[in-house]
Amino acid sequence: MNNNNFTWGVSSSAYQVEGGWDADGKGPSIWDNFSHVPGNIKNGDTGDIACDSYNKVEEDVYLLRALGVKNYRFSLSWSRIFPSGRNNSINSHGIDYYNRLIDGLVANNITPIVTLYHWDLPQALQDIGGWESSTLIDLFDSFADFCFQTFGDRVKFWITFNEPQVIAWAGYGAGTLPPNVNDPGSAPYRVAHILLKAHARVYHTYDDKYRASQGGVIALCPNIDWVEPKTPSDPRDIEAADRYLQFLVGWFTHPIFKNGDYPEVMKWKVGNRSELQNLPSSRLPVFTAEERDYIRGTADVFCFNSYTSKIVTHSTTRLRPFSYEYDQEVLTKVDSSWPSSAITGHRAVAWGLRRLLNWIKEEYGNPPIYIIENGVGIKTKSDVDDNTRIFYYKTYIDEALKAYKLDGVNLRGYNAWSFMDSFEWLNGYDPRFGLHQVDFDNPNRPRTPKRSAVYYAEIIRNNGIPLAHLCVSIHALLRTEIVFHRVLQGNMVFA
Ligand code: GBH
Repeated sequence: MNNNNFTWGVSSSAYQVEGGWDADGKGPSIWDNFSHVPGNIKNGDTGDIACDSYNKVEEDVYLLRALGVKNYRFSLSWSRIFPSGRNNSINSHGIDYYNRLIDGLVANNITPIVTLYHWDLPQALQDIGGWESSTLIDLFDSFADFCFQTFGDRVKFWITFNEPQVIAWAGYGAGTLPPNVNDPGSAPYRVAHILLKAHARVYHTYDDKYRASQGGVIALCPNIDWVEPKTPSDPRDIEAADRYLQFLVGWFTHPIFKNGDYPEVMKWKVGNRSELQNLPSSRLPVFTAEERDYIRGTADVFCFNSYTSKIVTHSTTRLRPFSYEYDQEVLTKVDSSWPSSAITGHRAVAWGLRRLLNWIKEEYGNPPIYIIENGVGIKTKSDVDDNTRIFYYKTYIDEALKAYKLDGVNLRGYNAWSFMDSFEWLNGYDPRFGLHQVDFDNPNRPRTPKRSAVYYAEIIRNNGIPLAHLCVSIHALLRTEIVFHRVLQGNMVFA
């Protein structure tokens, strides 16, 4: 096995770290406007300044170099590049910022992994309907085209959408995240339909115009929770667990990695329930044969984010109100013995990651896989001495490596979320995910490496869990786990 290809990195996103929300001609995004309305974000926090990464390219690159990461995954703020969302307004200062960042990374041998869309839609494009409007397909394509042309000489790894299911469901179904459309029965399906077409369009643009000269890869990045059937001997629970995964991730990856079309179980459930709801047609839109051909095969690698696991059971759900949630006919729970974190519903269940990786391998024919986000939020002002986070990373990475070494999963990389404490969306700056602590009370936003940063740097240096250093580098609390780890793993480490 060639381990030199394995890439270790850290991740962030534009709105969560950049700040400079209106600097140098940047246009407003839906997150700027949303966070400016009092009451929307915990403690009245906003991303106006965030970690001030817009003004800290050198500091950030220096910290990445100190960590020893092989890649840095960040996102581009669309409205920093095109203030109005369209290519008739180009903000050269925004382009300069990303050029400086990308050049700094490349100069230090750090591969940029660039997300084109991590939720911060230009407000100007929300004003014409956001992702409910199919004109966004063209507009996103034109933004992506510009980015390939401008940065693609140095950027060889592109992600179109971060967590398309969150965009569709939280943004347009539950309405908890901007643009806060509350239409649970139908908008998520219509939005996902458009996101898939936009993704495929951008993939083809890369293929047609840039791949030959630039030679990069392109993917999208769903969020996946592993789910375990409540009663493994009950076929209905096993089916429910599969159904959960198909609605959560297969919604996007079945069309892209399989046959250009939605999972059978989604077509069946949404279609059947729409009929029972006396609707003239299914709330799940239908692709034409031509569209299926166009969408199938539009990812070079399989990227995903994962934070937790859940338990799933079959459930008979109500027919009204119409809802993507009810359509799944499942009920999720958690095990109260699983350690909780600052994010509701995010419990540390490391073994779920190994099962999830195996599920992806079986379901999609062992594609090259990249874990793009994985990490834990802790609610505390200062957590430089973050043994809980070390424990989370150690156990999760351990399970990822078992999938890689023992199960033959084609895992190519692991990225920690996140590079530094940052704006945690609705939760503001309360939950801290960073390997670096950021002092948000200090206008200079100083960064301090946490103990977990030192530990992660050691993992990277060793290209795996540093067995020899375990006892000295981790809190005594972890020692029983260490013994367990050694017995279990023997030669797991591929240093
Ligand atoms: C990731 O999403 C994000 O990609 C990242 O930006 C973020 O910092 C990280 O999580 C940590 O929170 O109940 O409607 O409000 C992980 C998936 C998406 C799960 C949002 C919780 C809440 C949607 N999360 N979801 S809602």
